[in-house]
Amino acid sequence: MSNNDWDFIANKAENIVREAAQLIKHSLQTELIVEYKSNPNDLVTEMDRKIEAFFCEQITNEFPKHYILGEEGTGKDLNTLDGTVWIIDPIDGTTNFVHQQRHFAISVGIYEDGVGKVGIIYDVMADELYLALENKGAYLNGVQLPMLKEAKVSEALIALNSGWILKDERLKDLVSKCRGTRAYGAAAIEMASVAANRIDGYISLNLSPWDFAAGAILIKEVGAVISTIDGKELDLLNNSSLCVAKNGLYQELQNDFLNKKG
Ligand code: 2AM
Ligand code: CA
Ligand code: CA
Ligand code: CA
Repeated sequence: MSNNDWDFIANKAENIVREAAQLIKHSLQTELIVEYKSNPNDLVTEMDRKIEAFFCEQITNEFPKHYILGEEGTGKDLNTLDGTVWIIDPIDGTTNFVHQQRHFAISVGIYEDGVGKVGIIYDVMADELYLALENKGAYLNGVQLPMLKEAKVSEALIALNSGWILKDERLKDLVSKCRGTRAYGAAAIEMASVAANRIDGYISLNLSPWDFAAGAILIKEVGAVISTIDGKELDLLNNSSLCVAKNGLYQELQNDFLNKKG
């Protein structure tokens, strides 16, 4: 596919995201049906499912040959990234959506044969749309985000969910040595916040492809580093841990905290 095609696809994707955001905003005026999935803290609402269905309908109409992988069940049997694949989280931060009515995002990563081409993260209530295009940079509401400078642990703000800190000694050590921690409760917003230079890194012990598919493209375009916490390349078809950080900070996290030798 040529560059023009990707501009066309990115434009369509952005339009679908903005339409989906309007549907989510309207839903906040009515009472939502909330259920839970794997446990009572793993929430899902009718809107998570409706928005994923809306994406499927729009994508299938416009691009019938594209594949879709989504959190709420679309493409659950997909076992290859061959072709063009849209990896979608209709609402990232459902707990925030239910409890706070803000701090949630729509996340869309579009991949071709496993290579990230277009990443969109839209923080709906903040009206902040992050767009990344492979080798063409990352943008926040149309303004290009600068390449990130190096950082170090002693001066870093790191996004970390407190539940993970309780579970992992390596994170306790990190918490005691970094400048501060933050927890936004939406992986896509946490990754976008690294890209926008609002925080310096983000670590999670378990996420799914739709949580990081768009963010991974954004992070590469601003010159930061992304991998599993063991330093391995991310797998877009399976769950994994995540370590995102500015240069320098990333190497320090890997060598002195997450994979310390001896
Ligand atoms: P979600 O809101 O789309 O489910 C919360 O810290 C972050 O982790 C959110 O981005 C959330 O995405 C994600 N997450 C992944 N698996 C989760 C789970 N089993 N329960 C709650 N949040 C989960
Ligand atoms: Ca979920
Ligand atoms: Ca998610
Ligand atoms: Ca979700």
